[in-house]
Amino acid sequence: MHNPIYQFQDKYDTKFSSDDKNQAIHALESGQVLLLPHCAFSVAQNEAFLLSPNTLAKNAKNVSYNTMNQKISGSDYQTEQRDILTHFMARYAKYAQDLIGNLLPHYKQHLTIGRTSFRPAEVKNRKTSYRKDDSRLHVDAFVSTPVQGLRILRVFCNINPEHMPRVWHLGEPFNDVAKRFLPSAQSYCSAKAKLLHKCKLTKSLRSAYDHYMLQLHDIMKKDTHYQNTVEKLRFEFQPNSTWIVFTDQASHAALSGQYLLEQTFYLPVEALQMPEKSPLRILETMTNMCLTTKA
Ligand SMILES: O=C(O)CCC(=O)C(=O)O
Ligand SMILES: [Fe+2]
Repeated sequence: MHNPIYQFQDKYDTKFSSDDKNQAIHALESGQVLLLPHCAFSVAQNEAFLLSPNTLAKNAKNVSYNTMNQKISGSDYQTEQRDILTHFMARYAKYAQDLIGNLLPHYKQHLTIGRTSFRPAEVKNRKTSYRKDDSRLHVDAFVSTPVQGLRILRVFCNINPEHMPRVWHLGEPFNDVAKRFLPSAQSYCSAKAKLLHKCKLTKSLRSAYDHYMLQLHDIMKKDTHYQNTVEKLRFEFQPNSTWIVFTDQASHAALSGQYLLEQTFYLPVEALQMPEKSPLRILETMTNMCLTTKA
């Protein structure tokens, strides 16, 4: 099996050598999870009360923070508690930005920051449709937020205070996922994409790339035989560790764990060192089509 994890030496975020930086880029762009076992976001004493399922609003899956307008969603906390939650999320966004700036300086000027997410619910007990079931192996693709070919780079940190790991499955390389499932994908229909946008079901026009990524996401999650039989690694991400991964490329699933922070970034394929390994270029080669309107 390919090794889905690249574990970094015991280091803190500011002292990365140029060798470290090259290895980090190579691992990430090859679809590996980059694990920093001793790099952690620290929860301040006055923030400790946030590590409770009560932080989450009734039907919300995550607490979400938008760095653009400093707004929180997914929590009913008010006044001082809400201010502390907002500050906590903003601090994590800064932690993730600093880490990426130090470890992946090549990406820095090309990155767009996305949502910050805090996940205070135990993932094991979640009951959902297969599509929303992140305990099934998948590559990330968003239903209502098209990326138009941008990469999805995510920084995770397990902040569980009770020594509980975040347990993931990591599956086969993107190339194998695409070879296996692209032949059963429905073709892209631009009229349907326009309609979805017109009806405000997508925030912008769903590109052919977004369509095929969603198809892969859905078809692989739906295939129970595949889920049960494909070669995969079960991995425990310990509390106070950080991991970085292109989640549009690395096949992953979350099995259990509680209290996770996550920061999303978007990166154009042109900013990669090895664009040919990106899902966009792989799918374009396989379909022999240009899958975004820009390129
Ligand atoms: O919550 C997790 O551990 C990961 C869920 C997931 O699939 C993701 O964030 O892309
Ligand atoms: Fe995911």
